[in-house]
Amino acid sequence: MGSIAKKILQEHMVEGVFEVGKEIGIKIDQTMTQDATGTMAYLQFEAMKMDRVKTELSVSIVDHNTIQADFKNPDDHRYLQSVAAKFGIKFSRPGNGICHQVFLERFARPGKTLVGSDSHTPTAGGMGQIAIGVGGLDVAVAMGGGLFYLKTPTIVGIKLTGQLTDYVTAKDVILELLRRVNVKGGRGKILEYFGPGVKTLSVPERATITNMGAETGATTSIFPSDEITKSFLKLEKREDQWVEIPEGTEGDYDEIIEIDLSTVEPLVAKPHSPGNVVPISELYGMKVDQVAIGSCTNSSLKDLETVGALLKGRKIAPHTVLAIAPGSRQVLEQIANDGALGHIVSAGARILESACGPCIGMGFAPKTDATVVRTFNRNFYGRTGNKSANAYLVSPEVAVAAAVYGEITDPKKLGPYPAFTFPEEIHIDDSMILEPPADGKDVEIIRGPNIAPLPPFEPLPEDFNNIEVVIKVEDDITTDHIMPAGAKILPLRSNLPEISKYVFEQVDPEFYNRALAAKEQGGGAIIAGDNYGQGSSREHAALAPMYLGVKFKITKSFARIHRDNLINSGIVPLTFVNPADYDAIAQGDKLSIKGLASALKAGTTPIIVRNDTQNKDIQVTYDMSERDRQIVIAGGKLNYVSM
Ligand code: MIC
Ligand code: SF4
Repeated sequence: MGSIAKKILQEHMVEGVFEVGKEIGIKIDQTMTQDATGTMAYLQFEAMKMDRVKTELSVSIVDHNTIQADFKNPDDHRYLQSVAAKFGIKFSRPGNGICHQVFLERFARPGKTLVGSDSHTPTAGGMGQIAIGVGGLDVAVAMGGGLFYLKTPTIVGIKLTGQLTDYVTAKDVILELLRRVNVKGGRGKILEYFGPGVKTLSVPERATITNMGAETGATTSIFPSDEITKSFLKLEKREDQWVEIPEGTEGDYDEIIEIDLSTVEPLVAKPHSPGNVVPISELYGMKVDQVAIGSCTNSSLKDLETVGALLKGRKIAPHTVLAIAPGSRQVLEQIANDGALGHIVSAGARILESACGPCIGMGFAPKTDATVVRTFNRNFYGRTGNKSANAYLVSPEVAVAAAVYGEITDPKKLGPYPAFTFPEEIHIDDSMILEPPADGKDVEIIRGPNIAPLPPFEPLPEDFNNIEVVIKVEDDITTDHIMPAGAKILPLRSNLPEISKYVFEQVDPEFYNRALAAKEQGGGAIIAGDNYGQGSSREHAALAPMYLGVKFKITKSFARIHRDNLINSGIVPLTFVNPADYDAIAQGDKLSIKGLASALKAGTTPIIVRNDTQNKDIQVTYDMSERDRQIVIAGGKLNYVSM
């Protein structure tokens, strides 16, 4: 017995002390990248001059950039495919599915550790593994055999009792948790599920919950590995990879949150935050223009079989459009073979590729002022590809009801709930996952014009002078605000000079020019409120500002992955000693810091930031381990690991 998370972490711990808040270094068994963060991760891995990855398993999956409006996406794909072959990485080809769904089906293993360059990597926690979303550089280091460092998290036991009722789903369970803890409540924590309700949930349902656990800010989420896990692995013809990891008991946790599954009701996250959760009944009658079903949260076989059964013999409302993106080729093939896809097509749904698609603004953008209902995990401002749209996050069942009736309504209107049972057997075909050759020596890396080399990283100077506050923003700024995605910008992920032009574009289109001008004069600083950099793991939200001359950021607090990405990029993450000092700095102010490098080297705090414009001193501090500080002083992790 004991907490599962603690057990797996301790088994993999190579450095540190397992005490909440203290840093530990863990060995990583598996890595995963997707294409939008992967190109940068592999450019960084190349810079580390290794011949081969040192992990048990490394997988590169292409799922974000699949529109191929011009040469950029396919150039990235070619680059990724050649890098995978060279360094011994499996390569899941475009069209094979969304990284987390493919990973869950084909690679996730109970008891293993995984880092992935995507914030929803905890999806694999549904299989009983420690799966953590990180920046690309941390994946590169793990591929090279380096440890992953994190602060020992608090382990929260989420006790599930009872059983879900008809039309209430795993999505509603995680929305219920978000309703209670919101988008900051999980920070510094691992959410570990236990209790009698666990055995009522299949692996894909567990994965829906651990996937969207990322929205609480948690380090990861995890379920035990039991007979249900075994049966899922058996279906995937990987039964030999099953190990039992029994659930913990109440005494094993630092904190307990109880959810009685039988009392959960269908919920919805309203614009523009996954934490803005209310019962769907509050929105009954709200007209819906567009419905999208898919994403790494809700596109499993169970989800799409249910959608197929509910759409059977029905048509979508004339004023509502519906699109469906199956999570993987495996799911698509299965629903094609057993008829569910036919019902979906007959109902009038548009079938999208097995990829992220509309979840990341890659196509299927809604019309002006649209009300959009999605089964996804994020509804941040502008993420649909249309800033005037309002996006609501729901379960597939509620989404089907919205598509059929053209409004948010009680899904029970669709009739008796179609019970889902897994088929005896499914067709397993890994031909879209390319195995690397035994020796990659002769493989040539193919670089199209979209693959720009990494810029130089500069060591931290002792003093900063004449640093202009290039932007001041409020609480809960997401990495989508800092570095937007979507069909126009996402193809530039391999090209820092180009993508940098879009930093903060949706918040302040003048940011780029202002930052460039400040760079000429000494550099820029960013001032922000609480939970700065929540959401996506994209390290471009750190690398692009670095490229634009941003030297430090002062906030009330940072979200974990973004803070790590800043350190890895050589930008100093500072926090106000007195949060009220947020008001003592305005955009355009000039700041200076004396002796910063020495203070960081010695670990002294507070540090004085002089606001030269307002003639005022402000105390700031930092939350960085000794190694973090050394990385920042070196000018980022690449400089640090090559020292
Ligand atoms: C997302 O859901 O925001 C993404 C796109 O998958 C990101 C990664 C990225 O920006 O490439 C994430 O969740 O980390
Ligand atoms: Fe892809 Fe959306 Fe999942 Fe991110 S959240 S990995 S964009 S499906």
